[in-house]
Amino acid sequence: MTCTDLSRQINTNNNCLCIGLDPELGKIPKHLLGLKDPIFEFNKAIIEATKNECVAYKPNIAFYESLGRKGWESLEKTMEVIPSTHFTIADAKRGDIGNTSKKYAETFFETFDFDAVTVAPYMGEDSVRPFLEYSEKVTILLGLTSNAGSENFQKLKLKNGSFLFETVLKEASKWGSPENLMFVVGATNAASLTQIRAIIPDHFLLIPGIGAQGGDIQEVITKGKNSEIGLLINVSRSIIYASNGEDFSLKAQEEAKNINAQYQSLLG
Ligand code: OMP
Repeated sequence: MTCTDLSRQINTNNNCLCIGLDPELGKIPKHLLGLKDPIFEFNKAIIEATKNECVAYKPNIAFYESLGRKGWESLEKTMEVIPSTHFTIADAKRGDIGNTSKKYAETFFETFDFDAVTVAPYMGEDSVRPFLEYSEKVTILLGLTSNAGSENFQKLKLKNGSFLFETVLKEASKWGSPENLMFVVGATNAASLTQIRAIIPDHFLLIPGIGAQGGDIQEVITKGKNSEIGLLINVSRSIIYASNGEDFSLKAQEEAKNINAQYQSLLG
């Protein structure tokens, strides 16, 4: 699935929600823990309950690889139950010298067949190129992240007067096209979305940071949307852990509906 397909799904369903599948054994409902693969069972129930409320799922790879072989198996099985209508993102934040990036790209685009993968831009173009070589897949570069540490380097002022992240967006946007390259902008940095849209008006933005991190959905939509919408809003914890009781999937569905209602009312 490319960005054009994703855009069609967003506009047809009037919904730009991506649900982050970041499961932790210590946080999922206790009644699942006796099952053979609790992480998979948790994800499966969340996906069944929320698939009509979102257009994408984003498993963060840390939550799987931390469990070793079992975690990779849970991820593989999770990919099998995500409907083909939904855009899938491996949140892996990879990027390395060329031949290593090639292996990361193979891992997520071929072995796991994700539609997209998150990549760190700081090793430069040759570290990102192997991901972009997959013309039917999407590379999502970190632009301006949601964490407090985004101040450390991303907001360093350069001699030309711009922030480092602005130069990253400007230069990196030339490496691919709005069809195969997206950027991450954290919702907690939504105040910068107007200046970001001035640099990359046409690229899709993946926006994490709504919910548990406190980002403002109204500011994200008003400052971040373009003529095609061009936004994929990710929410993980505040949806998947809306309840840790037997009703967890129903509560996750309610929380997703609530975010969609806000999105739809903001778009008018
Ligand atoms: P919640 O805060 O639980 O909604 O989760 C946010 C998800 O988005 C996590 O999987 C983060 O790793 C991811 N994320 C950020 O929170 N901030 C960023 O700047 C970038 C990402 C990301 O690339 O998705």
